[in-house]
Amino acid sequence: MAKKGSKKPTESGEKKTGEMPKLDAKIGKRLRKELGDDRLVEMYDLMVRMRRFEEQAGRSYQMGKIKGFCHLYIGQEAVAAGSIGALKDRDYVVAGYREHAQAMARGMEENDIMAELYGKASGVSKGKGGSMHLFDVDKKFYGGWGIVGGQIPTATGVAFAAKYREEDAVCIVYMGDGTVPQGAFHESLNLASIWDLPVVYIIENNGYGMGTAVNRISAVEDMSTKAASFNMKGVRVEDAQDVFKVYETISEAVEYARKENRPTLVQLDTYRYRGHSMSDPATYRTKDEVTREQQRDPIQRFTQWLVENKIRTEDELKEIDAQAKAKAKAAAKHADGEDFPSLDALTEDVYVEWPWAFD
Ligand SMILES: Cc1ncc(C[n+]2csc(CCOP(=O)(O)OP(=O)(O)O)c2C)c(N)n1
Repeated sequence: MAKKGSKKPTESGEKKTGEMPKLDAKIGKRLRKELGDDRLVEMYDLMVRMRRFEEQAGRSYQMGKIKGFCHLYIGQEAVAAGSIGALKDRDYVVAGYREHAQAMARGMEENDIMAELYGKASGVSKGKGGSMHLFDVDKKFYGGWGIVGGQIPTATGVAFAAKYREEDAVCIVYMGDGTVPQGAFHESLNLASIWDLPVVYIIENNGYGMGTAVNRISAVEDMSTKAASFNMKGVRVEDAQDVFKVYETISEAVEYARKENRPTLVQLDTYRYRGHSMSDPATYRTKDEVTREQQRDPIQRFTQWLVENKIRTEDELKEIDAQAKAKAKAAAKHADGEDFPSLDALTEDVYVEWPWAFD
């Protein structure tokens, strides 16, 4: 039975109503001044490319070009673009298995990601990781983790190493709402607090852990309140379909981590339009619910803001969209033409050649 006071994403049967909510005007004005118009348009371009890339990945999967698991991010674009946009190049990102868009936000190229999804040798993980294991050490993108919760202690360790080496770098880590009840979450946050680590733990609350509604597995709707038990800051953004709110909240948490070496737990309330993975028809929720959530679509709201503020015309934004579609299609064509790894590659990269001696 749904808990009293539980929030909308888990309730069904409601029709789409009213106007599309606007992005936060005050924050938008501030960010326009701080970042400049071109940077905001770049952020928009990124979100559109994420959406089109994912749609293409979905089609490629249905054609049998992508095998295994494939979790699409469609609907959650404001989270990846707003949070990674708040980082410096020297900062670290650790992600779960729904990470194509986060990899793109970190600067990984569509061609290289798609080649990985197709299992090709030129993919970001040499075709041996696939959709859930995108990795790029140079871009400080440390996964892509298929094990639910595996990314949380990893990020805690990355933040520890950054502090130990005095890198002035922060680590952000993404996890789903279904990850939070795990022991690894509690152990990691406790250590991050007592060791004063520069890490931002981001819960992407998209309403469901696979097909289980969040209020069936969590005693509290706002999981950022759990921060109190680790003596750290906790913040919730109820409308994380607003890229400005995400950017501002994560910027503050990142700066706090950088200056004070203190962790923050952030809950971003978002929504995924597709099922948990490509094999999930998502029958546990109604079409009306999805339609209602699409009413606060992060890209449409950004489009409206850019046009209303006369930063770009509708036609110019349509052109960005057309280029994003072409880029996604070209990535699929590229991946198709690449080679699979050779059999010998199976035994490569199993052990690390340490660049230093232990003594
Ligand atoms: C340790 C472990 N247990 C179980 C699974 C199977 N599993 C994959 S996703 C998932 C639910 C994760 O919840 P959440 O991240 O909130 O879900 P999403 O929005 O991605 O569906 C589970 C139980 C797994 N991958 N790893």
